[in-house]
Amino acid sequence: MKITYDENVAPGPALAEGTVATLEKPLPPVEKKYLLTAEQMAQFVTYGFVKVENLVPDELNQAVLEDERKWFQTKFDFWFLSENIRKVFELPQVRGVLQSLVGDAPIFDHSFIHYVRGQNHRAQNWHADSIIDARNYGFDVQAFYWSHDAPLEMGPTMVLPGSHLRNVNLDSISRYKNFIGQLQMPIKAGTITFFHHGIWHCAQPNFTDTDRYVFKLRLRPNQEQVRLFNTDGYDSPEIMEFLQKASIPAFMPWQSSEDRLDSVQRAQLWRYVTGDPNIDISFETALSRMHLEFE
Ligand SMILES: O=C(O)CCC(=O)C(=O)O
Ligand SMILES: [Fe+2]
Repeated sequence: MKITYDENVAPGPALAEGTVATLEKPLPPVEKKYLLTAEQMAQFVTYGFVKVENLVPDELNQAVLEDERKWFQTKFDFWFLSENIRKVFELPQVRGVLQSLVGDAPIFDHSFIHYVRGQNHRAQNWHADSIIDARNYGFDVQAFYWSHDAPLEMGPTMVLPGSHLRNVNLDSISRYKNFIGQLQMPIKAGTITFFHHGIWHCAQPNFTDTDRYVFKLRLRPNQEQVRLFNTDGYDSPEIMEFLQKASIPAFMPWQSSEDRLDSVQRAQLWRYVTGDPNIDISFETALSRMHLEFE
């Protein structure tokens, strides 16, 4: 994998002020065992994220946490300053997930340390990170890496599962307070949650005395995102059953009358990532009935 830098979007390591980064070394594609399984990819397509625990060893978590405490105010520059954070994303098990989602030549979009001070009782507004996007099915991935445990009282990120294909931009949903079906996941150190860029989310209050950090890296694919994961069994009865159940109206309680449209969109995304133009997981096989061409 080699992350490239588009100077029009974000400065490369050589231009970042005070940088100690050496990010130019390409790493070989990972072995198949590190790729997302078809089941994990089905979860990503359905919910808009996949949470992978135990990706990063304790020693490295600890080293990153120390850097985060020291450098949290560097925000966009942390990636360039902390060698330890880059080591996290060089681990084969981490590259494997990224490669499954965006391929092995992604483009850096941005990164940031998100910080919630101990006893900060304010939640962030609901939002989706910037979606300036004319792609039909392509998506960026946002990796949220946790160097420390974050139990619910510490304010790990809240998400709305399944919202990733309802395109909203930035704060256009900030007037909402709560959604039926919103999900806040307790986090163990060494976990990365990989988000589809469209997912609705917000940081939560921290009721502990300990500051909370999460590091986010956003990558854009540099290729079609077709059959990048371990596709073994992608059309097996078990996976089809999981995907089809998720397409039954009101599967996600916040969806309302658009649930059928969501199911068609997810079905299109499943066709895209599997590269199978005929597979149909939409409600009542709407895609096939409409003879929709897959482009
Ligand atoms: O800190 C978090 O949990 C999420 C922060 C976030 O999504 C943002 O500021 O864009
Ligand atoms: Fe965000």
